[in-house]
Amino acid sequence: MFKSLDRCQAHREVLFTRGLRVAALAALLVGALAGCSQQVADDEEETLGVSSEALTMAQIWGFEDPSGWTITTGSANKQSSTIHDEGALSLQLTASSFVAVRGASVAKPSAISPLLAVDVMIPTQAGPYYLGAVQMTLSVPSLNINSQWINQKELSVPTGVWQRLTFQIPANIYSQLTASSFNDLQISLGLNPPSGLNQPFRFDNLRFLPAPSCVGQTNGTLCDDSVACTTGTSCNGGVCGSVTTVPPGSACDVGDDVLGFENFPAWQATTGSAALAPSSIHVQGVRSLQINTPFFMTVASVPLSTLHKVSGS
Ligand SMILES: [Ca+2]
Repeated sequence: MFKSLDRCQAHREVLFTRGLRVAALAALLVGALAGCSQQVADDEEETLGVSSEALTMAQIWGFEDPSGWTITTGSANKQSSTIHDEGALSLQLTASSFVAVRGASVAKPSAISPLLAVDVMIPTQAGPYYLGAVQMTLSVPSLNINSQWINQKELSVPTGVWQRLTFQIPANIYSQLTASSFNDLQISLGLNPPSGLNQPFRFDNLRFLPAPSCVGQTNGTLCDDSVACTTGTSCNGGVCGSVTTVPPGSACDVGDDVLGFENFPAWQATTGSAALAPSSIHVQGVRSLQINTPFFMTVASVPLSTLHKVSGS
């Protein structure tokens, strides 16, 4: 459930949460909400009459079709924008107060991760102090996960460019998602714009972010270890994909000297993310480990019980 809803908004969300999305109930629903604005009622009637069944996950999470996103709280001018950073279109919401949209149901992708990301563009008219906030909730009704609060991200400069917002799925919810199959995953986004701004915020490219490392990750988690020596994008036994066959002693030789940093795929980012690569600059052996990262991060090696050989000093 989104935070800081007014009474009218909360009433409306409860009704929707209970599944009152059948066209035959539109009159009853609108009647029950007689105190709310006509604009909201119009949005609901439009919503009730729209079927998003035919849209693909790529279209819904890529915001390629505005019918894939339903206004569930508040009111907004909702339309597509050709300003995008994925596919051909983005979703544009113009609102002067809190509004929430819910994406149509999607089936479980072949690989998921505990980190969701969505790109947002803040209107240049926002600011200079409060730029707005974006909230995320997640529902999988078949798993009895309903409007699970994920997080709120306060927006910050720059405006007028695409920014990536990331949302960490709670561990207990992620465990449920990895352990089960489902076809009714729904992501909801709440936009809290500066009061009265009424300028377009744009959203694009909702996706699971690949984990930068598989250390401590559940098997099957989507990953991208930035390691050229491995192929595949899902975790298995703490490794992202599988290591390609390489000549003994090469930079990708999993049997080479881990403690001497000769075997760079044996090291993975565990906190934060980083690009790991072999370097010919060294004081021992023939290689060192090169780490490029903008933030604090840690690396961990593969379990040392798997060491095949250790070189001399
Ligand atoms: Ca798009």
